[in-house]
Amino acid sequence: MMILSADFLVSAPTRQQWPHDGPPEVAFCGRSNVGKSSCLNTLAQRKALARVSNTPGRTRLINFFDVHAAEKTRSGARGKEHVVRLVDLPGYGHAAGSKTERDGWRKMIEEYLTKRDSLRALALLVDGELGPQPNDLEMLAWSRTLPRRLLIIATKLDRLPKTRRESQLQRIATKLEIPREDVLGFSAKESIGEDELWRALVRASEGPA
Ligand SMILES: Nc1nc2c(ncn2[C@@H]2O[C@H](COP(=O)(O)OP(=O)(O)O)[C@@H](O)[C@H]2O)c(=O)[nH]1
Ligand SMILES: [Mg+2]
Repeated sequence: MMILSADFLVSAPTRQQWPHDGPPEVAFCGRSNVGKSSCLNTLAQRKALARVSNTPGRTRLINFFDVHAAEKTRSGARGKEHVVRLVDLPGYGHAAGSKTERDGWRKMIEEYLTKRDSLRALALLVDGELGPQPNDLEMLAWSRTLPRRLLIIATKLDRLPKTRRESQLQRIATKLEIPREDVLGFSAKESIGEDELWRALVRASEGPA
């Protein structure tokens, strides 16, 4: 993809601050530190559009970004254009959070995932090295009840030796009870899976519901 523009819109604590419905949205969710912000930055080809943090759980708001991209034709020229709104959701599972905080998180996410008209797809990120954790399985089970498309991304694949990546993606698929081809292997550090993820995003955001 050729990125024509990538713009941060707003950090929204409540529904009143959500931007008006616009381009089709894909929301990124997963455990704190799984690599959501890094994944967004890779897709937008920007270093720090979404903040990347070493401290888990710092992004507690819903962040919206508009990305305008163009496919590259075989000759490298600018092809078909796409506009998608990428949404960085606060992560779950950081140990430091109190019950009040967790309840606040749940309410904010639930409202967004169930009520947002423009939301087409949910991208669930799982740590590719660690594999799915109990809270990921819980999130997946709940996500399946929503009328949204679902993308599964296994992050930080660079941390595994090349020879172990395929078997690990297979293991993750088995654990999530989904076909292997539904797990997208990804690394922000080594740009693994970037094109494939963009294709999946375009299909999910523009395809029939
Ligand atoms: N090795 C490796 N580290 C990554 C990758 N993506 C993110 N990280 C690191 O994981 C930490 C959390 O990343 P971040 O994108 O902030 O995760 P978020 O909390 O889910 O938004 C940071 O220290 C990143 O540098 C990746 O693809 N490979
Ligand atoms: Mg983040």
